[in-house]
Amino acid sequence: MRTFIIGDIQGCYSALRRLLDSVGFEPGKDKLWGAGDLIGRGPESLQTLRFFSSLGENANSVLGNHDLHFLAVHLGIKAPKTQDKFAPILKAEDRDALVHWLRQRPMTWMPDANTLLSHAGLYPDWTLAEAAAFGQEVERVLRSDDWQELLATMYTNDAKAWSQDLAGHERLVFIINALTRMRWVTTDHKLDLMSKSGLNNITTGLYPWFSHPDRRLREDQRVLFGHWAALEGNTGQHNCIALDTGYIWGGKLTAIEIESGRFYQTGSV
Ligand SMILES: [Mn+2]
Repeated sequence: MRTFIIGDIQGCYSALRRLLDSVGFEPGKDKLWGAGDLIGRGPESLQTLRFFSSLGENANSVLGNHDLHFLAVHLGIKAPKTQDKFAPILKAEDRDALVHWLRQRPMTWMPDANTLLSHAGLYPDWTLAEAAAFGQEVERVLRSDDWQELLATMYTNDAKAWSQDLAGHERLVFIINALTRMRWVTTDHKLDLMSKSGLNNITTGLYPWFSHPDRRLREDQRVLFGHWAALEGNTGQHNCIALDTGYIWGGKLTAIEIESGRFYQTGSV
């Protein structure tokens, strides 16, 4: 058995299948994980969701901001953006089953005790185990009857820092933002959700989460994440692995095989 984690697929199903073919992926034997944003701006979001859900226990994905945005569009809470290619899912006869599958996905995954997968990465104040435990607080709500209320009220760009005292809705929203939208973090640990630039454009007082001076990630641990295509796969940290290499923007789709640490990529044809 091999386990492949794939960076942001964003509905680029043909590229996903090309990448899986190139590594000799065997459904029913190998495991497939998405780094979040399974769906979004690519042309085949419906096929991507159907493929992942059809693999049963052999495929999974952590949730990304585009996945949550789709759930909000499904509920009529958010209007689709012009770049969103959700219409085929919204018209599909299996729409409800696909929505149900998507909202059962986890916020994080730990393939082993020293490795964390999440869509955006690891908030500097948190240990890997804390990130996973906080993610479970959100998972419980997304899988409950309260999921619609959470999606209706979760959108805020307020720059907040984590506090153990955060409670209720505010706490859930912080966890969602840290695990699905974070890129830059301020000196005093606030999430700056507005800046999307890469490392060649650094603002004073802002750090990428993976090089924040107060980070708790240990050298013998690693974080796998997607979301930040502008990094082009480079974090400058050996243990922070950026898997979103911007296929949807003309870049590559990247997979890492967990057992060997080997990388595989496909570009457009
Ligand atoms: Mn994203």
